[in-house]
Amino acid sequence: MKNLKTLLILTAMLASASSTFAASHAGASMATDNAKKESATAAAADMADGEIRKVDMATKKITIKHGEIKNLDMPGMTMVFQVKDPAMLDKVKAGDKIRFKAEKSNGAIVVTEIEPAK
Ligand SMILES: [Cu+2]
Repeated sequence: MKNLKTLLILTAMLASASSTFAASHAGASMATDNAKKESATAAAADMADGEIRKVDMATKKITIKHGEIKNLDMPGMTMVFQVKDPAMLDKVKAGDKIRFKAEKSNGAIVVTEIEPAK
């Protein structure tokens, strides 16, 4: 039991150490971009994982089952997003696995970038 407790503590320490590293690393690479984004945070560089559930061309909305979105402080869920550019919808279809960026804009959450998951 003592070993298990030690393992848990070590795991927690490693996890916080690596997320600190990720945040500072992202902050460095985003430095030039941040200047022009009003709600910019260091975590904005992070892309979230997702799977397309539905693409609605009529309303220009997309339903994504997504993992954690760190810059929005959002846990994984399935939800509907607006898209920044309707042309993004032409490139995806239900069932696609993607990586994407989402941002808050005028009270709505907008997908600003989508790329196929590798
Ligand atoms: Cu969500």
